[in-house]
Amino acid sequence: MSIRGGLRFILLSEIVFPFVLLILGVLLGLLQVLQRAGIIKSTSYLGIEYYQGLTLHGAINAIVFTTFIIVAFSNAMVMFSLKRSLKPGVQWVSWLLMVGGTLMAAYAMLTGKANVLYTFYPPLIAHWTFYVGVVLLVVGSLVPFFFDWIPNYIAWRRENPTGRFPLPVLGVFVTFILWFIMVIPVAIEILFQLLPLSLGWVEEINPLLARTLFWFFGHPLVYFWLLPAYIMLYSILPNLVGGKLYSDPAARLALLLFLVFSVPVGLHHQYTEGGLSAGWKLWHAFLTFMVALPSFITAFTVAASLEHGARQRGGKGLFAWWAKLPYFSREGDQWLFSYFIAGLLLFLFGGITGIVNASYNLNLAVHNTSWVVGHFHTTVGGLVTLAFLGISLYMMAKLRGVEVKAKGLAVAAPYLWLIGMMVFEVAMSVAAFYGFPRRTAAGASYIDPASPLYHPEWYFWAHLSAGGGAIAVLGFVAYLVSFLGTLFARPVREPVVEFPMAEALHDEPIPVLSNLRPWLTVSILLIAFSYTYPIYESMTKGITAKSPAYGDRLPVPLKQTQTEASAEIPR
Ligand code: HAS
Repeated sequence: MSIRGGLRFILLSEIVFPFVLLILGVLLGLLQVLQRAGIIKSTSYLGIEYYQGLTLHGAINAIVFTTFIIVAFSNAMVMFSLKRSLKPGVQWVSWLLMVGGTLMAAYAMLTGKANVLYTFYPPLIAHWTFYVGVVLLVVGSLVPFFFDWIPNYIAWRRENPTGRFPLPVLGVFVTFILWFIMVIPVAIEILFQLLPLSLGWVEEINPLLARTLFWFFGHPLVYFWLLPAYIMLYSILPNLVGGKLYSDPAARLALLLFLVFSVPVGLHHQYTEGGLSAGWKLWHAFLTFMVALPSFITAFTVAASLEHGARQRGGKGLFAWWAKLPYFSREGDQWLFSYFIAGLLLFLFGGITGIVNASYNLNLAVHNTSWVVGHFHTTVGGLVTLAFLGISLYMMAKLRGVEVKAKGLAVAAPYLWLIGMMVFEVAMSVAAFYGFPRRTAAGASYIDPASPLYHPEWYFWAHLSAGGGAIAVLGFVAYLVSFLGTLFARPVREPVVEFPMAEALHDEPIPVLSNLRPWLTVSILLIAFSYTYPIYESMTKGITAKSPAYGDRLPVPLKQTQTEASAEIPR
């Protein structure tokens, strides 16, 4: 489908704008591993304080980059699948809100007024621009769904009364319905707790309630990131290997199961939290195992699709067909395969470590250790990042009407990322067995042989993780060369919105798998059941029912007390 003018600008800038921020986000990741390993001993480097850098790293990479790419990809995919143009007015509103919100939050983080990490747990408190910025970014990302894609789908349905819900559009709708549901609790947290505290309208808030509301949002958030990658695996990947999607119904079932199970699992981030009863934590643990199910279905469907494709290319035997996959191909669009396969291999580890996290008793051993860091660098930092980098480069080339430049580097990039992140993951996981904590500038203390806090058993693993991080950054540099070459290349074709779509091998229409209503109903009932009592408990039984802000916005008497207390600490 050809695309021109403002719409083309919006789609392109939804890729380029977050990418510019991502460069900073990735460099701050490198700073993190160097500070944690003690290669940089200071907790402040180039004017960036450790927790300021960590906040920027998490917020840019996991919130800003992902949200923009998900909106850009969904815009393009819905437009391409329904063969209907988008509405420029709606897209401009969304773009302005998202870019404006990001700039507001970036101001707060860059000026050191929001060193609250991407989880913004109270009593840490940020400047109000941080919270308002986050809200605008989120609202802006929802605008196209309600005012563009849904109306387009309704119009398409009128013209195609017997047509089946296109699989990628079903995936996009599941993703954004979930997004809408999950932002309600975090919006309540921000608007009724954090923002009033930040503005000084209230003196205290309930931190347990804030954390429960945050994880009500925080876990489904990971599926907001993951589902677009799954849509790519189902609808694009099989085509790249010359095959077909093994089963369309299995893919739909997986997507719809996410709608049911993604949300009511947040307490698995709060197993160690007092004030919430064990029975409800266990209930959320059961549901967490349920939400792993659609990923197991995906593992099977994707592996079967890869096998089907490899056999079309002459692959034989039980395992020998693996050799026929286009790992290093630069032909046509096949370079994109490297991003998906490298991401999938990382996600195998992300999945296994996730299951360990979910297990109530095992979690107690790994919670708040570097294990969790390893887990999310093979999930959101693995499959999700690689799929998003690959599809960004692909869409940018099509939107600019150019060939992807420096394809060799573009293909090398995900494998370097894979090697780097694998080394990082192993190092972080093993270090966790010895209790290596997350979110700590360990290089200035625990990893420093001169420090009384020195932990020799963490030294090697922290350094190995820095090596892994450096290799991953090398992969990012390779990608950067290809990305910039493609961005500034001379156009040779009409700009288009286009994807290499795969057909399905098994494609039996099953009506319930194309109807969102029953799944959404079950989802809402399950959420209501799973969260009513934990929210009630959070409001009534928190160990610390109320907590004042920590940081600039302190009630005056308390600020004095803190200053007096810190003056008494022997130095
Ligand atoms: Fe998680 C913490 C449990 C998935 C992200 N998770 C986090 C945090 C992040 C995160 C960012 O239960 C840290 C939050 C913080 O700051 O505190 N997670 C799970 C479980 C899953 C899971 C059970 N997580 C994800 C995904 C993420 C993500 C996806 C991002 C996108 N996670 C937890 C828990 C915690 C947690 C606890 C709290 C820990 C704590 O104590 O703080 C599951 O959804 C995972 C299911 C996945 C699978 C893998 C399927 C494999 C596939 C690949 C197949 C490969 C093929 C290739 C086909 C079962 C699909 C074959 C190759 C050939 C050559 C043929």
